[in-house]
Amino acid sequence: MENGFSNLSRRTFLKTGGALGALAVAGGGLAATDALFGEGVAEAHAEMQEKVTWGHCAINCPGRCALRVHTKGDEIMWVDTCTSSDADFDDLQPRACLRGRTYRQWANHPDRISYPLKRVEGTKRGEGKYEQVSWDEATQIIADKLKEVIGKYGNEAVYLAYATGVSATSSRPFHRLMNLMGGFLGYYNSYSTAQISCITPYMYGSKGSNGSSLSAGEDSKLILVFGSSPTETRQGGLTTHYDWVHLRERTKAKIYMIDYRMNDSIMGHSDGWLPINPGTDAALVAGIAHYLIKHDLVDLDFLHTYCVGYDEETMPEAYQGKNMSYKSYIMGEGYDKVEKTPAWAAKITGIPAARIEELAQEIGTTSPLYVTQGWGPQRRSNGEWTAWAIMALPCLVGQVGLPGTSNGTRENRNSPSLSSLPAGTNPVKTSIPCFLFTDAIDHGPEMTSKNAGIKGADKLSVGIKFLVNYAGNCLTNQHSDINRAHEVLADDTKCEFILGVDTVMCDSIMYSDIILPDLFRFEQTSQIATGSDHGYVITGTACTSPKFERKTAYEMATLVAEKLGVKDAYTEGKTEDDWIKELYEASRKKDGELPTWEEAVEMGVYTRRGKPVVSMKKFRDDSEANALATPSGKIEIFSEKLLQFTEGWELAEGDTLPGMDTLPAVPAYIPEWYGVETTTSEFPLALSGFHYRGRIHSSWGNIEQLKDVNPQEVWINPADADPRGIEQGDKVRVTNQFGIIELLAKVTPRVVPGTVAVSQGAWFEADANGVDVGGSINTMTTQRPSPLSKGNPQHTNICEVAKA
Ligand SMILES: Nc1nc2c(c(=O)[nH]1)N[C@H]1C(S)=C(S)[C@@H](COP(=O)(O)OP(=O)(O)OC[C@H]3O[C@@H](n4cnc5c(=O)[nH]c(N)nc54)[C@H](O)[C@@H]3O)O[C@H]1N2
Ligand SMILES: Nc1nc2c(c(=O)[nH]1)N[C@H]1C(S)=C(S)[C@@H](COP(=O)(O)OP(=O)(O)OC[C@H]3O[C@@H](n4cnc5c(=O)[nH]c(N)nc54)[C@H](O)[C@@H]3O)O[C@H]1N2
Ligand code: SF4
Ligand SMILES: [Mo]
Repeated sequence: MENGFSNLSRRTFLKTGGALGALAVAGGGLAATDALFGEGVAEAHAEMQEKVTWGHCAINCPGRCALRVHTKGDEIMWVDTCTSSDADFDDLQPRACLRGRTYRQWANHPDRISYPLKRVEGTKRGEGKYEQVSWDEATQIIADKLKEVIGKYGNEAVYLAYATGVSATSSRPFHRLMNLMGGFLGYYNSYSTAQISCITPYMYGSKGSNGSSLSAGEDSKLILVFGSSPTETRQGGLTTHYDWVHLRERTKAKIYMIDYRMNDSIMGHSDGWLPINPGTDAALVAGIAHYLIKHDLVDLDFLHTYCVGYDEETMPEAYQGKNMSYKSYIMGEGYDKVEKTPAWAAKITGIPAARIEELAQEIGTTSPLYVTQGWGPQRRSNGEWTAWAIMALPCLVGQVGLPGTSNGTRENRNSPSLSSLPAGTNPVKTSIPCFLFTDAIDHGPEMTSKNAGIKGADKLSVGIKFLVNYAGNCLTNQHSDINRAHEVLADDTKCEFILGVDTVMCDSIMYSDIILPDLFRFEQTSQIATGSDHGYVITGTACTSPKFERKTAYEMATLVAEKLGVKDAYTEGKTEDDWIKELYEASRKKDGELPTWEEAVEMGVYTRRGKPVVSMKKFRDDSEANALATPSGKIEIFSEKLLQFTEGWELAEGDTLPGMDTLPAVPAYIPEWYGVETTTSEFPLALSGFHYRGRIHSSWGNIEQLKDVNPQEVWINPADADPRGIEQGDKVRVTNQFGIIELLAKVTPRVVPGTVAVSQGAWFEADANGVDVGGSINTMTTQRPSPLSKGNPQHTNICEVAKA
């Protein structure tokens, strides 16, 4: 008997009922439940039909797992996922993690938004005082305000904020609406990968994750993982965590994890942890490079054939004889004129010189070598150069494009490709780096291409005046310097209108003038595709009818479109379900292997086995026929393009190497502005963040059951805790120039001395004294962008810790 409800196994049920089936269940233990709920209630409940629907977790987690939602009487009873008893799935099961399985708690949480809300007149943004209004009134206000702002300031004053709470094929409803209304100020970058996505094209000519599959590492002899923890950040589903577990089981290679934290992915393999000071990976690579050069272990054939800028021989003509190559940087002949010996690197990284030499010797003499990185090392003030340096490491020894190697970027992931809701074209061509949206609200017209990375125009002509925040907590909680963000957003003379669309009253949503209540994706028809080595598509149907006055985002945008007189153009006469089916059919035309729509609905989960990919194999096989999209067609370890692009830029102190007034054109180590080398007597510790298994960012950050097992803690080494009288479990305060947070101490040798770690995403909660007792690290992060990408350097901070 299962959960007291059914004596049929779920497997039988799925077989007989199909994904949309229902069955009457014979209950047990009714006498006991009578005592709990009153006579007859349990019987009535037992006689209700149990319904099971497929859905998916649509949050910004690569898992994108299958959810099986069990309902009775139009209420969610529990949520589970694929299990091994589903023989139909063999071992490819996109299983949900604990977060996904607690969706019922989220869906029915007291924080859940159920009605359209309007900020109470006379209250300030951020106070969180709202009154219920009708859909008619809410959508009329939005339409009127939009017309007013476009009329007064033009479409460049309209902005759709970076927000990642929903990922599904129909998740761009507001983009489509705004394009019909004349467009909006665009953004580029993401909070995930600003620095690495910016630098990769300079080096490899292409953006994003184009490393080898993790499973390609099975053939390797030595695996170096810089700042990546698949067990924590690629959970669930069939993503990298799945591949990582198999890799660890199958490979004979040595695995080293280079991280300032002994992360969960290297647990049980402690000799594989190479502790490093945060923000110093480029110094480690430089120290290794020095050793490789000194001991003739660099692969000169590879560097001269496939790369540009390693040494004088392959420098672009205009830069020859100027000591501007990577080798000149390493040997102390150019740039900062410091020789990057292992002893030099040891002081910065905290890794003893002898260990760096040993590692360099291993790197220089072991093949295949598989080098990969996560995105932790790049979400920093020097992240562009850190990511570049890590990518340069396998090139130095020619370990790129061969079986068992990777090119130092993040691992490849495969996914079937599904078309998404057409957003139309944006007539406004200007865009900002997404991290600078508070600046664009505060002083937009001061932002130029040279001081703030404005693209598509020399400068902004107007600040942001109308902002849509759909499925994001990135206005405050996930943005930096929450206290400053509050100041900027609370002032409604700056940004005149904010529309928020969410499922719960998160911190950012409380800066909205109008709030609209969204349905979760498992409460509507929805589809998603993802994968790692193996790909999958999940097709879900509504688990219950829409509760209270919640609507889908497409329905909301349609109502606003109607008020704006563009409903027909917006919908093209189609419901959201029509769109989803039509889009799926279009995807099927391109990918004949996909099942029919009816089959997809019936299956819920469609999986497809993939093959490991070796990155840059074609280029390695024939670099002329398969030239890279860099100016030289080769791998660029020196980038002329970077120098040209940044010419005349206004740099702030610490953006570049000491003594230089331009950005380095090679993967140099630049000390962080707030890092291990720039701590102060007031703030003597480095403070770094990481993505936590207890939440996805701030999502699930209010679920008590998850908080109980994943407390918000600051990791502190005993060497730093002892002199401060801090013991495991103590309540402590972390203070810096931007704010104060209060949380528990986790005293552990799993973090390097001199650095403390706080997981990102906890819900900001200020007490009467302005102390954030929720423990959100973004109370302490800076709004200053990293120099090249203008990205979020949210892992770069300093602080002091004391008992509360
Ligand atoms: N459970 C969970 N999973 C998630 C998310 C989540 O919030 N929670 N978020 C999802 C999203 S949107 C994203 S973008 C990804 C983020 O994925 P990542 O950006 O890769 O995650 P992080 O935890 O920031 O960093 C990865 C590792 O790098 C380490 N690290 C940080 N700085 C440095 C450094 O300077 N040098 C070295 N060597 N290591 C460093 C951290 O300790 C951490 O173990 O994760 C996704 N998955
Ligand atoms: N300090 C620090 N800050 C960081 C990072 C870091 O490493 N360190 N990482 C950054 C990264 S990589 C990212 S991607 C961002 C992520 O930042 P966000 O995109 O803000 O991600 P979440 O915090 O998950 O917020 C998603 C919001 O969507 C809502 N939501 C969930 N489901 C639905 C739905 O079905 N409909 C609607 N309308 N809303 C829904 C949730 O309630 C939540 O409020 O954070 C960034 N912030
Ligand atoms: S949070 Fe991520 S791992 Fe967990 S169920 Fe959702 S998609 Fe899967
Ligand atoms: Mo992200």
